[in-house]
Amino acid sequence: MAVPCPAPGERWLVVPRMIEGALVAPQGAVAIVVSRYNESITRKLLAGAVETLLENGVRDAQIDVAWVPGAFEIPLVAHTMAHSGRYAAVICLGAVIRGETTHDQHINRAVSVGLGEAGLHSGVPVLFGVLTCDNLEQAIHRSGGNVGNKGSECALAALEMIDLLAKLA
Ligand code: INI
Repeated sequence: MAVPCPAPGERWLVVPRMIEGALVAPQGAVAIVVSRYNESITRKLLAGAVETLLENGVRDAQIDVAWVPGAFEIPLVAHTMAHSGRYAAVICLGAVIRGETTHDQHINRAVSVGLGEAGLHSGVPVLFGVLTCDNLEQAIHRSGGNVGNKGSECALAALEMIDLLAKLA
C-alpha cells in the first residue's frame, strides 16, 4: 500500500517512528579542515562554520581548526582527524574554482570521493563544505552572499548528524 506523505501541517494517517537529529551542542569536539587556496573565500566559510557552532552552544575550546594548502589535501587530514577518536564530526571547507584546464575536475572528484570514504570508514560525520564553482562570483555568493554560507550550512549538518548517530547508537 502506498502511504502518502502529508504536506507540512497535515496529519499522518499512519505514524511511523521518526528518528532525526536535533541541533544540540555535542559533548565532544568538532574538527574543521579548511584550505588556504582561495583564502578570501575559505575564511568566510570558516567564519560561517565557527559562528554557527558557537550560536548553537558549542564552546570555542571544543573547536579545532586545521589548515591545509589546497582542497586536494583536505581528505587526508579529514581522514586522520575522523579516525583519531577525538572528534564527533569533521567539517571540511574549501573553494575550487574552474580554470582553463580540467584541474578542478580532478580535485573535485578526489575530494568528494575522499571525504565520503573518510566518513563511511570512520563512522564519524564528515561534512562536504567544499565549493565547486565555475567562477569567483559563484563562490562569493555561497560564502556569505545571496546563496547563504556553505560553512554555516555544514556546521548545522554536523550538529544534526552527531545527534542522529548518537540516537542510532
Ligand atoms: N586548490 C583549491 O583549493 N582550489 C582551487 O581552485 C585549486 N585550483 O584551481 O588549482 C586548487 N589547487 C591546489 C590543489 O588543491 C593542491 O593544493 C595542489 O595541487 C597540491 O597538491
